[in-house]
Amino acid sequence: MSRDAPPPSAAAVDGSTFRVGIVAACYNEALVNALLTRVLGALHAAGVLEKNIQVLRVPGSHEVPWVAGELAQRRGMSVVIALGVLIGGDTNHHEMVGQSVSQALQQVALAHRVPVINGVIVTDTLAQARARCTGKIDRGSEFAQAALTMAALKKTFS
Ligand code: DLZ
Repeated sequence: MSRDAPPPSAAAVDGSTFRVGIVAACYNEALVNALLTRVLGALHAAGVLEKNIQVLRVPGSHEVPWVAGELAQRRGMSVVIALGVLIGGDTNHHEMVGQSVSQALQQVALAHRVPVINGVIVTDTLAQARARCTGKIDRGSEFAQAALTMAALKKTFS
């Protein structure tokens, strides 16, 4: 049985030729900004050039997929990263929005053949969100590593 090569390790990825689109929600802004800072730090560390990173802001996570779709259509886009923080309240609104955003982001990726990283965090409490955005659970770096891996993988198909 033949096996395809494993995906490129993000640690070994040279990002200097990548074009990265980032869409980030403003809702829960401090937490999303913390995620964004960590994402940008990891992208820069991998050699992604500032001029090749475009960041757009939207009101809330619900608006993220539409802009992700616009970014995915830009010429030469390597990967799109979608960032948001959905925190539970008295209802399960956050779970419903989280599910629809997740599905819409997959549709964007498949329709435009550009990888889309789902960096929309869904938590029940503010403490859980803080741990993932500003604390020890470094989701921002994880999202960046996933983006670098997928951008490198996309390059192998072109
Ligand atoms: C309305 C709303 C609420 C209640 N909670 C959040 C949230 O936790 N995280 C988030 O990113 N956005 C939230 N929003 C805003 C919606 O995503 C959206 O911006 C509005 O419903 C307008 O379409």
